[in-house]
Amino acid sequence: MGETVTVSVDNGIAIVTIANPPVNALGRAVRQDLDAAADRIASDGDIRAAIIRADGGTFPAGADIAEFPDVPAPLHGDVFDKIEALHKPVVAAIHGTALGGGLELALACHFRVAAEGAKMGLPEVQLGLLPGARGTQRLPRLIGAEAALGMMLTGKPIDAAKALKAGLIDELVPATELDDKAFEMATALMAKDGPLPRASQDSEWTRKDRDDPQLFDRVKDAHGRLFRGVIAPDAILTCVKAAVELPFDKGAEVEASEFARLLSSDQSRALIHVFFAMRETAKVPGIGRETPLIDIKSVGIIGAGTMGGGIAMCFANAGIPVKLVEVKAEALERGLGVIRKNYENTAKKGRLTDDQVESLMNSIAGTLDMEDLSDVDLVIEAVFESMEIKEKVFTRLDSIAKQGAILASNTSFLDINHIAAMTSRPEMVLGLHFFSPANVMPLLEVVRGDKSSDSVIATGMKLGKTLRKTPVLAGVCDGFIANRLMFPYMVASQQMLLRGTPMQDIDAAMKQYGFAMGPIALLDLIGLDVIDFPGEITMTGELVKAERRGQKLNGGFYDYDEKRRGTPAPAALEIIEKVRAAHGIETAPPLQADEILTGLLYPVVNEGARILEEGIALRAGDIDVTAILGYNWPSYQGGPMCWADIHGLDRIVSGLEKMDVQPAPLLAEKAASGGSFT
Ligand code: 3H9
Repeated sequence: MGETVTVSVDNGIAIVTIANPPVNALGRAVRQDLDAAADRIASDGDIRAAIIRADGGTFPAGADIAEFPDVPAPLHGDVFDKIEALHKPVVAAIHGTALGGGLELALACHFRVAAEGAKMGLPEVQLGLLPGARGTQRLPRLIGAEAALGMMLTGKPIDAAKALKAGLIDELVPATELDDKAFEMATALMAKDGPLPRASQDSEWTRKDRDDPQLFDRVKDAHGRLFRGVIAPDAILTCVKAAVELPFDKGAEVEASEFARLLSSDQSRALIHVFFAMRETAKVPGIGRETPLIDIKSVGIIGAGTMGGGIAMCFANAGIPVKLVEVKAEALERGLGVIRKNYENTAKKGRLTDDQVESLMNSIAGTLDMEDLSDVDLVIEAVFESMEIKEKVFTRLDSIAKQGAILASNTSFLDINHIAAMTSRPEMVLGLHFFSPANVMPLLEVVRGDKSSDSVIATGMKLGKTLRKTPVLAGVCDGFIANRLMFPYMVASQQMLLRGTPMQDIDAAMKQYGFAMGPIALLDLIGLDVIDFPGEITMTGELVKAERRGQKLNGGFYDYDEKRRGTPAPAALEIIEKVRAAHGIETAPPLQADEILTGLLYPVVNEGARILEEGIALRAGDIDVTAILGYNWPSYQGGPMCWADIHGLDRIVSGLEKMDVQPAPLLAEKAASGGSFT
């Protein structure tokens, strides 16, 4: 066979092994080889049954996403149909994660045996796609349309035990017995006469589903949230309806045309970009396996406020003991109390036992003495955002921390180089910027100071993974990547307010784009007292002066009812009027949704271009990941830089010019040369 698939024959059984590391993706070479293997199984008289298995950690985890949007022949579905049509029994031996096209391959086999711990799923929806290799046709016939839709719409894999119960697999065995069991099954099957079970044939399920006219409405009700803003779920419903109502071949045609439509859509382009961008952030040029890592076995955190407490939980959750330092006993007690309450709430939801809560609490030791940090491997400062205070903390820390310990600041915008200069070991200093709530938010900005050593940066990036977060490397500047990127968004939204566009229109336009909330509501949620817009005409300062701090205190731009529903606050409207008058700002007719969108997003793209050209972010994809994970930018829009590429860079440049904003040189250059960011 070819390079990616081998076939050996043992006692009449062809053992077809896929070997295409790292995840045995079904790229063109694998499809060609599988196609040839199917031909050989059909024509070789010595072969009476076959097993399809994979080397390495997993059965194929899907189509090769890097090939998309092209899918060169042979097509996955055609190869799988050929395998199913064989008149000799074919057994799939599944381990690891049989996902997407991998599961569709298994569905085309006549029997399926899986190793305990294996997972099976159809995650295509997360790429803006649908299972396009007959998965939408075979799975409903095998396990029923409702269960199949559950897997396809959520994209979440199920474990092998659940798959056995659902009828998705025929046997479940310990991992060490997988190959022997597959061989035993193939041997028994080749001795049997009679038709082979094929998941393309109508089944008891097809008949039941045809008699259930409420089925699709019920599914849409149950999964309504998943349909918001995205096009793939409706396409999945269309295909599964076809599976229930039409013969297999006709349903396969519907699937092929829906798959092609999705594959050429902006949403799948955006989501595929995000898939690779999420994995790329961890790659830092010049830092690799050879870069020595610093072992982090214990951590000190200075400050037991919201951020410090959340960060302490991250480490406790990862099994790394924490010393939590505060200046005053009451503050420490309050901080530890909040952490305990968080864990107890999780326990109430059944996700932790009481013993686990105690053991997590035992791994966080409170102290009032910074000297106690003399033996930890990493210290993270999470005190008030004042350079004066941070200077003092780092000067003191430098005299306490052991040699070789990493000293980090959780600042969200202050100068890491200045902080590092307070110590005698700037090479050991970096920024570790967590997002609030730190125990929940999946982003970690790792900020590299001018003197941070490679080891320190490599350890910071690795730490992101240890804490189950996505680490993104950022350079030093005000606000690093995430906050700097979104600063113009917050400012522009307030300027729109001043020029007379209602706040609910601004928020509605951005919700329509896919954000969970618009920028004005977001300001209220973050807290108007924690954001500052120096040099800009905004209302947040005035609102704070009026004791309106946002959702947490007295409302902000909006007043909130007990269900946290906001209505524009008369007090805020007065303040807007006052600021408008003070600066002589003239109002204009309210902006339409598309004008709001471009008015808010073009400045973000422009800032992203500057962040990139200054080397603050390594790649445009890193900026997109930061916006998605740090600010809930809708992933199906791809993040600001991917969105810009899709939207058109020349449109953005001329839009900025009309707004009297100077386009960043990199943006102008790319627009002029027909280039792109992603
Ligand atoms: C599909 O199947 C469509 C079909 O219906 C039919 C079409 C007609 N392709 O995540 P990791 C790379 S759509 C190409 O870090 P883990 C990944 O980029 C597909 N590359 O490892 C990374 O590369 P690098 C449906 C892939 O252990 C490396 O493998 N399937 C693919 O944390 C390791 O990945 C999916 O959506 C791929 N399919 O997690 C499954 N998958 O080292 C997508 C991975 O250069 N994959 N790579 O950065 C996953 O969910 C996870 O990768 C998996 C392993 C759980 C498998």
